[in-house]
Amino acid sequence: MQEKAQKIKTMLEAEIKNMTSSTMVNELKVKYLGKKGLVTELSKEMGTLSQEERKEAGKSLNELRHFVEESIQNQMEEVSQKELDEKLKKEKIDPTLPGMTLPIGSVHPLTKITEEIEELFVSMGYSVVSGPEVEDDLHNFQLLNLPKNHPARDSQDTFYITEELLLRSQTSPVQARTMLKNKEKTPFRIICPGKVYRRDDDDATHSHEFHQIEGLVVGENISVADLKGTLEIFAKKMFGEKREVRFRPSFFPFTEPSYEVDVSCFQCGGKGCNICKGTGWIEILGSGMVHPNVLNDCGYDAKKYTGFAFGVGVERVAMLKYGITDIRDFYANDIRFLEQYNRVEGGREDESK
Ligand code: 2NM
Repeated sequence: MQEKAQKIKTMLEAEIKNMTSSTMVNELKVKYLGKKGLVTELSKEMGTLSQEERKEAGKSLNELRHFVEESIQNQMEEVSQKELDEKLKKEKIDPTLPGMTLPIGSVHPLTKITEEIEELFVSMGYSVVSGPEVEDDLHNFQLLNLPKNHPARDSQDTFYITEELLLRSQTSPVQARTMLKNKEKTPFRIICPGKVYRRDDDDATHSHEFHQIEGLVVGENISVADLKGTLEIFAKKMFGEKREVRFRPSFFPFTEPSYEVDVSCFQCGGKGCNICKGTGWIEILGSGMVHPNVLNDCGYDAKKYTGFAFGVGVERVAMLKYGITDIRDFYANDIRFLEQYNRVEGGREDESK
């Protein structure tokens, strides 16, 4: 037994130095200490020995086992350390390399303009209200002083879904709905931003789907002076404090009197150029005093209550402010186009102030 143990020990000593990877050391461990390993097989021979022989044999068997276990463990530690060193050398990280920049999105120019306008009106006490894009004839037309068969109601211009259902052609139905249900909240000031639809052929300045913000103030003693003061603040905020503002008589079925609002041209200052088409003025919105029929139909006593309303095209404002010449650029989702407008705070306004 002692002899055999010595032989195994010598064999291991000779073999172990060649085990240069952790896999090889593991295989060696199986060869010696596994279920059918050399040391295990040798201990099975104990059974064939006599009582006296066993004591000595057990001792050397134990010594052998300890020796084998320790040798393998040492070799494993040595080899693992080498493997780790090599791995670290190969997979060296360089903390001085620049980090990965993740692409971040930018605010869409239409969103930016919408938020700018919302912020201004909220600062003047307005609430932002939204409503359905699929509307009915009642809210989109009838309540806005456009009864059926009214000449100004051109069904060629409206997307009808059924005879009664349509895609709203302006956001004023939201205002009709607010008037109908918010009597106890009068006086009120609201703006209604949102998508609207018209049956236009798309070109550089027309889109069948665009964005509008309409405003409405209803109360007692609301006058044209309130309309003028409010829209003058709006015009100057959007296009520069140095702009002049002009109110031109106009016509809308839902307002009387009605005005279109112009600002003096921010490019040429009024001398006449390509932007103002030589007139020195740029039209930016439509407005007026809410027609008594609209107030009455929406449940207000038009003798007691008055109001003013206005409507702004978001695309139009963005095109003017940023010098965009094709409305379709807003919808093409070309990131190179979209991200430009986040860099210049206020767009052209800054240059012309
Ligand atoms: C405009 C121009 C003038 C308008 C009127 C109303 C309502 F609901 F009060 F009757 N909302 N919006 C209005 C008035 C809209 O857009 C160019």
